[in-house]
Amino acid sequence: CMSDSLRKARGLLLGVAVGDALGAAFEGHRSVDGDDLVRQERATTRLRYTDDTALTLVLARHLAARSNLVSVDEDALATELAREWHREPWRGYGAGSREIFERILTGTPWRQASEDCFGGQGSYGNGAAMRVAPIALVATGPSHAIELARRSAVVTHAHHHGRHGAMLQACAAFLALNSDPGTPLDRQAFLDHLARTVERTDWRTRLNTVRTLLDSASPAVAASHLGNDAAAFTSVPLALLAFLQYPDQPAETIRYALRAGGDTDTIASMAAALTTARTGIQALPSAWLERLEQATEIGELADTLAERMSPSQ
Ligand code: R7I
Ligand code: MG
Ligand code: MG
Ligand code: MG
Repeated sequence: CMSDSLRKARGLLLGVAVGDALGAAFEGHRSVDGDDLVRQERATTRLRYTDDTALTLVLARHLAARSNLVSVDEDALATELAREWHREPWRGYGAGSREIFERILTGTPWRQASEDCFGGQGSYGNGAAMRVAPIALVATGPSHAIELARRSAVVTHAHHHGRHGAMLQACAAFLALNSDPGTPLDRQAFLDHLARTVERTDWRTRLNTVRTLLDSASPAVAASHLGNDAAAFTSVPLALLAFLQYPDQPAETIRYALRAGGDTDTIASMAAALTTARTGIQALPSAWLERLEQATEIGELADTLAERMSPSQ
């Protein structure tokens, strides 16, 4: 019988993939209605994941390979991410990331490629946040998760928003993973904890907006208040809200995220990772898991990382 930590690790990593794969069909849609959702949920076609999951798996393998020293090696990670893009470039990568990966593979140091992006301001996209969840499995505490997230982010996202989105998502994933699914989630305390760890005032203001949207806001209202595009500053808080609306029901978290429209694969992926890290894999509808490509391999990678979880977890 599977241990709690194994169920949670599998939940986290397969949550990333299922949210991403279910959302992929709607990426860029202004909104997603109930009929669209039902059609997608009841389909029997294979669920294909996108760049979000592909790069999450790269980071997960990167962390799993460093068996005693829990660390991020920026030089190695940059090359590993770029090679994954090159191996399967059709998975829907952002324009900035494509350019950075191309330059890294042709010899430009990652720091330069990352800083040069978007006219020298660096990417504020959600690409560093979307891949960061596995860090929660190896971090020893929230500040460690944030530090590892920062280091994993800078290789592609030099803009402070791109970086801070990854740091917030990693901290949220750590707290969700280490929350007890046997007691109701204290959502105010969860947001308080995030607010204490976030350095920037503008990000704390985002968390306050999330607070005001709890319970009452429909996905459309949430999207209009927070934004739902591929910027970290909009999509990371929206994903956090989708988790907090349904912290014990992954399917409802995913539906909420999808109905908000916009960057649906990424928002559903980030949101689902939080919920299933808390609940464990058994709470995710098995019909979705059965449709997911490479579900077995992803589960095995999660098991490997679960063995790395610190004894306190
Ligand atoms: O961050 P990134 O890897 O994108 C991830 C998104 C997710 O939705 C995935 O599912 C995939 O579809 O792509 O890639 P970037 O290209 O760095 O950032 C994403 C988008 O954010 C860009 O294509 C731009 O539209 C926008 N963006 C910026 N626009 C202007 N100036 C990011 N940074 C900037 C900027 O500095
Ligand atoms: Mg994608
Ligand atoms: Mg990028
Ligand atoms: Mg996306």
